[in-house]
Amino acid sequence: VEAAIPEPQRAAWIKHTPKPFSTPEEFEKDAIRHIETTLARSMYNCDELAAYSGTALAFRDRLIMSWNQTQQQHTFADQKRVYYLSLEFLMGRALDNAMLNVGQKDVAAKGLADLGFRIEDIINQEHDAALGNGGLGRLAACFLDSLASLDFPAWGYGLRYRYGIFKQEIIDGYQVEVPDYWLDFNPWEFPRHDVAVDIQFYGHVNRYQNDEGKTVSQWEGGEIVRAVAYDVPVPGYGTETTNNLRLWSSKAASGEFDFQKFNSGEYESSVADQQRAETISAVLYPNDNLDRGKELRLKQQYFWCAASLHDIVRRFKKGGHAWKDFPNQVAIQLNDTHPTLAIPELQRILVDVEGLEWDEAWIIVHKTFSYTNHTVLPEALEKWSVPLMQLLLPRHLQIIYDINLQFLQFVERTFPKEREVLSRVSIIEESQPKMVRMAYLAVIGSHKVNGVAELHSDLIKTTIFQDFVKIYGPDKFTNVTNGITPRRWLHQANPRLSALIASKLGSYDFLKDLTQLNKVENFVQDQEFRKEWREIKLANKARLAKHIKDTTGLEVDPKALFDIQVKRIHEYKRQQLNIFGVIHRWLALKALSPEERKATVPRVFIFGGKAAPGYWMAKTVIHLINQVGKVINADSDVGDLLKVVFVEDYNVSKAEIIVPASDISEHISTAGTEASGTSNMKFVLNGGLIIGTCDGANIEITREIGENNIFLFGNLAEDVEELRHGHLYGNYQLDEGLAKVFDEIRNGRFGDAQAFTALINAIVDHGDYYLVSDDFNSYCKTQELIDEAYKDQEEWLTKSITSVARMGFFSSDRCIEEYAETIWNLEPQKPKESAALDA
Ligand code: GPQ
Repeated sequence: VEAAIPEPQRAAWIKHTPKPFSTPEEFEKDAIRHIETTLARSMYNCDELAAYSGTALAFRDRLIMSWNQTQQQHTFADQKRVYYLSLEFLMGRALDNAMLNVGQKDVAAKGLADLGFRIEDIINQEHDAALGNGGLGRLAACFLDSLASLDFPAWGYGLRYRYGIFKQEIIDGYQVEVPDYWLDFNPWEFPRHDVAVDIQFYGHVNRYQNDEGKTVSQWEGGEIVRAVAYDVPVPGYGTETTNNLRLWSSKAASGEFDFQKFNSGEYESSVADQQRAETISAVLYPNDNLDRGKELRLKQQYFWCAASLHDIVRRFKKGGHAWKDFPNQVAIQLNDTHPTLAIPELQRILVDVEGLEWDEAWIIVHKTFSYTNHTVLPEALEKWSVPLMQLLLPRHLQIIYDINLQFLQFVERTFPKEREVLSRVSIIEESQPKMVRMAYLAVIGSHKVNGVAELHSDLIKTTIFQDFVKIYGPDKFTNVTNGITPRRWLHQANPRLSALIASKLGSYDFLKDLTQLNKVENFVQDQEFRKEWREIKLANKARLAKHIKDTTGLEVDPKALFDIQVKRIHEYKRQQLNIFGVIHRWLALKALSPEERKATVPRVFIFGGKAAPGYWMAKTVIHLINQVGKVINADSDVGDLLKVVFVEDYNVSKAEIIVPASDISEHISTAGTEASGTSNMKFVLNGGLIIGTCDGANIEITREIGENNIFLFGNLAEDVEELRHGHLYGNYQLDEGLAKVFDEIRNGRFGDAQAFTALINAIVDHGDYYLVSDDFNSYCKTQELIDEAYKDQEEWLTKSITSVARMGFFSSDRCIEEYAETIWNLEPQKPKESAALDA
């Protein structure tokens, strides 16, 4: 405030403040200025990358204006903010989104054309920001879009990885990982060298008596690493609000390397110190739904939690409120258990640094935090070894023990007769070595815990958190079904469909209130509308066919039924079921006479997704898909009736091409394993139908769009446990159709059979944990129903339109409003004109 410009000089300031581009010329002027000055290029050496850079910088200038305005207004308003802590933000590209959200894509398209470029080519120059693995990271990105679009005062906090998720190459049918260095030129981040926090690791705890005779604990010694903030503006759609995503980067606390060491000749060790510090934010762990308990990962988690909390506490203190007001000013959402250390860290700050009593601090902590669970898979539940935590975070371990002691005493008082419950709910697992159960700590330290779809939220209450429901009562546990942003996943990915809907509904308002899509149903019999709908789907399929041709050389017919499964490769997601089904279909086709074959519906199976580098079974599945593709695509018996494609390096920008191009997409996890799924929502919103199990959000999608518009199959979640038990103790009967498929693989039909033994044995010898055989017949039968249904193109089209019309519920706007109301108690802050702000 001391640096405010005095009143008389403000007129000049206001006059020259950059405004939105009102004409293509204004955009051109800024873009050219950036190309010629910021980038030092000219019209004689401006390639598409330079044109992209100039365009991005021109838009960045505009975003930063509204960003400043938003931050200023939020500071003045001094109301509650939400902080979304996530180790992953899978943002994808920013330029297209920025242009659409500020409503200036047309201006830019015209301006770029004037300068000699096509806007699509320019958009394609951008490198994806791929700081995430899959659904969990992409959900965080959709949430940021909704928070800004709904004018909520919200910040994201994450890590600025130098390397995001690896780039996938397919070489000889195998996945090869290539590092994703994405920071060469990133116009969307602002380094804040003035926002730096020193983070402590290792050391010891000192207990002593302070002046008032109170025993206090102090964490001392160890080493320091510096966290530097990088800010990424997050523009809302159709609003001036631009929120902030703050990503922390690690560097040596001395800034450069240690000069004293350097000068005394210890060059190597001084450089090593620096590199060790920078390693913390160097790379995203590429595991999805899997916890591997690596020390560096724990360092990342604490580094990011401590830097973020320091920042949040600093901002709170500037407001001058009493500590008991902290939960009225701050809500912190934990995206899975990765940020759970923020709980003991806030307790440490309040007790050790700010001198609050333990109990009053704990009330604040518990009211501040809430936790979202994203999985019930046991291998994904985070546990940290006590010795490791003792070494790295000795004070936090003490605090965790104290939290646990208080909690267990409370449980003992409440259930005096049930002593065995104590070891079950203890934060500390009495194993060798002892482990800290992060999900339990997150539950105990939060006022609300939510699952991400109805079935999942029910399941966590009856499985992993069953005891906690008894202890706290059911109200602590709630459901917020996931959603997706219709801006990126309809308007940006499928502009023609968005425009068609807008033409019928009279405006693009549905992009901010997706329930308005229900009015689309009024046009389901409108012949002109139907014709355009069909044409758009075909054009989207042709666009994907072109991508496939360009990247793999394979030609696929856009008129064939496109059947797509794109997501991380995981046994629970069952890509193996899909590819076994493909083999089954191929065998059936080959058994038909040429006449009979003519009557069948041509299909293109499209796969995409990354396997974690250490997940051998998932890599085997990728290999099998590619081997099957090689054989089938070359088989003249089936020709165009069956094609199999693996799209390399599936990521957000490829999803924007793939999602609008499906006739059918597959969401076929073993019932009870997929917490929600979000691509299921994206595909249906773009007029594709789905084949799926009764799992995750598939169930709610069915409820909304109607059973007639979805192809469900397979066993139900409630029967899974008994089936698994039967596999192990009954006599296991392999499905007959699947047995034939395995025979083909074993006969070497798809190359070296040995390569696939483990995959087959998991089913025939090791209990078929994911119920591939149990669901195989039902899956194949349902695929046959799809073939039949596709023959009636009119009816198919009706299903497509009706489904889209009924998808309003799945907007991430609805989802964020539920969080704001039931968990955060958060109000929006509508942007004011800058003049009003001045007053
Ligand atoms: N999810 Cl635990 C991930 O993408 N990664 C993870 O490590 C965990 C969960 C997903 C989950 O598998 C999907 O079902 C959800 O739709 C998604 O999180 C968002 O909630």
